[in-house]
Amino acid sequence: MSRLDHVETLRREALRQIEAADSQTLETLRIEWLGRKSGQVTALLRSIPTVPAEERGAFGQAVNALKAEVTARLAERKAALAAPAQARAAVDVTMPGRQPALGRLHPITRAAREMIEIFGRLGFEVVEGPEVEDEWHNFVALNIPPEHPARDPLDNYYLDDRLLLRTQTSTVQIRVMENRPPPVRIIAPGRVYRPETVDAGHSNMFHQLEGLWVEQGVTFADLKGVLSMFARAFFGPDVRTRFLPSYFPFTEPSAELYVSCLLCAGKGCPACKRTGWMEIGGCGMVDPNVFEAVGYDAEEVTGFAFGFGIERPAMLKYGINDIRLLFENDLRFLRQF
Ligand code: 2NL
Repeated sequence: MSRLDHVETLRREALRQIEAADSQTLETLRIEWLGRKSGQVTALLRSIPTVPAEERGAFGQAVNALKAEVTARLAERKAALAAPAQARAAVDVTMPGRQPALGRLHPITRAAREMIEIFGRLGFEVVEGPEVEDEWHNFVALNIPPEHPARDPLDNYYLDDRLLLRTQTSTVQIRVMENRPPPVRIIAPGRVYRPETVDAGHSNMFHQLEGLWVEQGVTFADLKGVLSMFARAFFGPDVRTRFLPSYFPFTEPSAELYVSCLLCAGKGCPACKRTGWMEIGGCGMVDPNVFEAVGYDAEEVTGFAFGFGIERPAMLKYGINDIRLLFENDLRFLRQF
């Protein structure tokens, strides 16, 4: 072992012993290492003149540094042992507890969870998927042809020539059908994006809940039953529903779902434009082209699908008159729910 290695070995041993020492053994340690007669560091210091000239400089420096370090550590340890033990923090069990700040759910979350719960009772399973989508899942598989206005670059948030932010959560239902055989009974709640001029009634980011039931023998009567039941469960037992013919590329036949106006109970008011009815979503029987796109046999199964926004029903239910309030995260607003 070189002389310097030897110094290092002794150094480690000295520091280890000092750290482990209590107030009784500390003085013994001081004598053992720094004692004038037989201290180990003292012995090293005395040996410096006997070291060959070419090693003496480095050796001398190492030994003097060792003496300084051991002296300092002994003093530190002595001070640490002398400090009074920290008074144990006493717990006063008679003090009142700290009041935790209770959070609450965002009205969109509340509305979405309530919808999910209602469809859960009807046997629908919640599915989720990516918000960044390709044209296949957002358009092609949904029977929306290339020249359809819904694909206009100005009406979509394209990220590049292949990817865009999804404009509806049908994308998730397409993904489910691609990955498992029928039957499926699912709902897809989530965020969707469309370039819209933002005002009290419109946001370029909003939430949707789509649903899909595919199985042998599913009919339009099942669609009407499920959606009517949902409307009464969500808006109240007295709400009436009506289905008006409509058109979507992905369903045939298609319909728009109306509920009797929640503000005037159907009498006619500004909110329902004096019609007594409010449109809350679209629906229809899944187009055979959609089944073909996902590899389902349209001769074997039928299905219905529907989609509605979450914001508008939530606003009607909780009496919110401006959609922007839902996304500004002003606590003075959010604390009211
Ligand atoms: C609306 C209408 C709708 C669907 C969404 C759908 C999904 C699949 C297949 C067929 Cl995977 N259809 N979804 C059907 C009818 C209407 O939404 O007004 N959305 C805002």
